[in-house]
Order: sequence, then C-alpha cells, then structure tokens
Amino acid sequence: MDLESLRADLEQLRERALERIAASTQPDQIEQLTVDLLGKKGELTLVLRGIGALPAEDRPRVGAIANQVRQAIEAALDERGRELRKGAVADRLRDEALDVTTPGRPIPRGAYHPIAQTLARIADVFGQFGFVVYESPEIEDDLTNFQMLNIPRDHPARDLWDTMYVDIPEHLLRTHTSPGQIRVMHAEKPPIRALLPGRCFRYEATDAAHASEFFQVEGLMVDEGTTMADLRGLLDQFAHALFGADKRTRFRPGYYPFTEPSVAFDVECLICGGRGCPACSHTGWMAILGAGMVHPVVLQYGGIDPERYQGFAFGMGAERITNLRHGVGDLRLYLENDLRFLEQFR
Ligand code: 2NL
Repeated sequence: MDLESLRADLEQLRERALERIAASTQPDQIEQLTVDLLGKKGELTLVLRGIGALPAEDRPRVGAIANQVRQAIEAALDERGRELRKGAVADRLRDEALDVTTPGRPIPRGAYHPIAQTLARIADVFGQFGFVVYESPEIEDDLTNFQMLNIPRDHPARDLWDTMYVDIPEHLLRTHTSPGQIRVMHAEKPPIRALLPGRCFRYEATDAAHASEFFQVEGLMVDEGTTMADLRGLLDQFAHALFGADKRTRFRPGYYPFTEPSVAFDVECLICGGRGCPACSHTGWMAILGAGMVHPVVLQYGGIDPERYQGFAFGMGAERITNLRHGVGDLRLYLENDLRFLEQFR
C-alpha cells in the first residue's frame, strides 16, 4: 500500500459518493448514505484502514486528503438532504392542500313530521297559558282507560271491535289520551294545568278519515272556581293562534261520558269564511275539538274533591288539526312516510 494508491482510492470514493448522493431521491436515503459512507463501519473508515501500512511521514498527507473527502461528502449530504427535505415539504403542501374556498358538501337536513309540528305548535300555545306537557303509557288498563272516565261496561267503545286489547288481562292500547289525565290527577294536586299529546289506537277500517293509530292532544285544568267561561276564553285564544285572530268560534252542545256539560268547539269555515261550501257541509263551521266540565265522578276517581274543585277538559285529533292547517285531505298520508309528501312540510 502506498500513498498514491490510497489517494486514488480516496478520490474514487469521493467521486462515487457524490454520484450516489446526487442520485438520491428521498430524505431517508441521505440518512442511509451518511451511515454507509461516514459511519464507524462505513466506506471511508474502510479505506483509511490502509493508513497504518504507510510510512509515518506520509500519514499526515493522507489524513489531510481524507479530511477533505469527508468534508466534501458531508457538505454534499447536507445540501442534498436539505434539498430533498424541502422537496418533501413542498410535496406535502401540495398533496395536503386544503382549499378553504371550496363550498362544503351539503349535509342532508331532516325535518319534523307534520303531525309532530302540530303537536309542538299546540304545546307552544297552551304553554303560554301555563299548561305543562305530560306523557303517559300507550298500554293502559281497563280501569284507567274506561272505568275511571265514567265509561260503563256496556258502552260501545268497549266492544272488541273498537278497542285493541293486548294479551295481558284487563289491558289494552289506549283508545284516547284521557287515561293520561287520570294519571296526572293521581300524581299532582290542584291547581293542575296539563297537556297530554300522544298516540292512540282503535280497531278501524282505514279510510281518508280513520286509521288504527292516530294522535290526540288533551288538556285538563283543575282549580277552585274553574268555569266554562275560562274554557271558552282559552279555546278562543287557541283557535285564533292556530287559524287566525279574525276567525269566529262557537260552542254547541255535545256529549262525552267524562264531562258534564259537554260541548263541541267550532271555528268558522277556513275555506268559505262562513258562507257555506262543500268543505263545511254548507254549515259555515268546522269542528276542531270536543270539551266540557270534568264530570264530578271523574274528579272523584282522580282523587279530587268535586265540592271544592272544578275542572274543564278538552281533546282534539292532531291529524284533523293538521289537515285544517295545511289543506290535507287524507290522513293515510301521515303514515306512509312518502318523502314527496313529507318534504312539503320542511
Ligand atoms: C275529542 C274530545 C275530550 C276530554 C276529552 C277528559 C279527560 C278527563 C276528564 C274529562 Cl281526565 N275529560 N277529556 C273531555 C272532553 C272531550 O276529547 O274529540 N277528542 C279527540
């Protein structure tokens, strides 16, 4: 081993190292090359092993050349490494660019079912008069659904053909929301102002006006000195809020086993304004709900002393109210989940 051949080896090492550095394309290739070229077991170290075989006076000269080679390789690694890292950042900036001016993908928006909208609107109006919304079971017992509401054993509603019974003795699917008011009377002390929206069930032949499931909203007020005039005033406010402040209203006699006296509450025909048309069967009036003063026997069943307290109650069909609000003619539409219908109520 002599000085010249060692120098030639070092030169060649430098040439080849610079070529490999120039040809690298990834930052981690630079790291690998640093180890392979300059590491403890790297190529430069390998070449410098020959230094021991040289005469002592030649060693410093080889050392100087080796240093130059090392510095040249280090500088090349450094520069190429910097370049590649910069390129990598540029690549990421390009690949991960987020154009904040791109319009977002639309998120499909749901909407409330028209019946749910009506229930919410009704609760809102009565809420302004202090009525609180209650919930009550859909499976009821015969006692609460019928007996406590003064509906006798031989009443036609209790026929198998009107009520859907379940396979628990003395239990059924509630045929109206009224049993919920019995539960409210048992749970609360007067004064009571309760609103009970809910799904009800009857055995029906389905047509445009009848379905086996439907929604009712019931109101109950119990206090000392509650009168029919309070009921009349409240229902007027309700009709004006839902159908227009200019609409005339009326009470006419009605019948329910759980109220005495009982009334039907009408609003002037929303189609003809009262002159008479097919929509109101030429009466000029549309029935919107039934109501009355709570029968003393029903107050007693509710645990309330009828000598001290009076109450009124009213009930309405949510499908019918929704029909009147929106001019819908067939309640089956509320059950079909056809988006072409439902989307009109966004
Ligand atoms: C209608 C008529 C009505 C009631 C419901 C009621 C409840 C209790 C006591 C007395 Cl606990 N009455 N509810 C009263 C009158 C009429 O509903 O046509 N509903 C669809």
